[in-house]
Amino acid sequence: MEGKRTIFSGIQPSGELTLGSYLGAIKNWVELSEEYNCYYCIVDMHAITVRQNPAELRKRTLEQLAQYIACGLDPKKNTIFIQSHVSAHAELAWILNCYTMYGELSRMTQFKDKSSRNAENINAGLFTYPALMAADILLYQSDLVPVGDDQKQHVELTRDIAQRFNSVYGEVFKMPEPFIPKVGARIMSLTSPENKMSKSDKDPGGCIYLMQKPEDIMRSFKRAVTDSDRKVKYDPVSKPGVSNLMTIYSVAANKSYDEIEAEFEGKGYGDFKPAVGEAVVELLRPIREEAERLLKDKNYLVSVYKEGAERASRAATRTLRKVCKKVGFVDR
Ligand code: ATP
Ligand code: LTN
Repeated sequence: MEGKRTIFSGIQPSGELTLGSYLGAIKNWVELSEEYNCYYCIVDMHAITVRQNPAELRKRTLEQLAQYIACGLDPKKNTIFIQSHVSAHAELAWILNCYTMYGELSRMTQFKDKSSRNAENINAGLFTYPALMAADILLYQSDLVPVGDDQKQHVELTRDIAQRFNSVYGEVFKMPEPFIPKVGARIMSLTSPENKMSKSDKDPGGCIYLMQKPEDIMRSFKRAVTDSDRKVKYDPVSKPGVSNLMTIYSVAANKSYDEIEAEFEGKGYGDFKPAVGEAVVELLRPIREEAERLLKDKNYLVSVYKEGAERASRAATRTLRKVCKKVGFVDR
């Protein structure tokens, strides 16, 4: 670990992981995991900003852990843990809440979006969500935060909070940078390509899930919304559906947009859509099979998250102690 730069990232266990979470975030986590000292978290405390069924939340948290490992994250080399197991996250979040402005939080796109979709439950946690996310990142003195495009604004706010704190107390926090993939930073819904593919989407046809069966994946791709001109061409403004499928195919089959346009020259969507589906089936097959295998070994999963929480706690406590001292709390 010595000398390596640090990564932190997390995903909420608020639904089944989607192809969007994989291409926007987890794929990069795996690619960066050899080079960096990595903390990959299941952010269950963030998930309860929207009402969750307790039994389902518990089940999904373990499933998500199995899926992280199945995607290629080795728990021996990466610290994989559950956010609520490391109490320093809640403690630093409270302190950072006092260094985060009402105006800043009101400008967050995710807050505006989620509060309009959950009008009956606009709770304080949903509003101050970014202060908890800043705590996640800053506790580990992270250099890099690999996320999809939608989280860029939160990482920028994290930097502003860190800057504000450091300007009062000296260099306490390292400045983190977002790391956003060039292709796949924003995968769109297959049924409404103007919206982001999202695990809490009510329309399951728009989403591809990591654990989905091949025949269901194929069905969703065959039904994906395209347009009426039958040409496989990358143009996100006038052809959002086709361009989204090209992005997915490009990452799943490792081909450039030019190569894809040439491959389907003179052919229609009837050839193109199943080809994308097949590439995704093959991409996800080993992940699903490995996750299913791991889920049968509950003792192993428990040992992974316990060891992860211990390692994470040691690193997080170092930063938290420093912060407590700086703000004037009496030593314990
Ligand atoms: P929710 O619907 O509960 O808000 P979500 O599906 O939007 O969840 P998150 O848990 O918010 O997913 O995101 C997990 C990670 O995956 C984040 O880094 C996020 O930026 C990335 N991500 C999520 N959806 C997509 C997408 N459609 N395209 C690219 N990246 C995505
Ligand atoms: N807000 C993120 C999840 C998240 C996260 C983090 C991502 C919580 N804490 C720290 C990166 C780093 C989301 O909604 N996807």
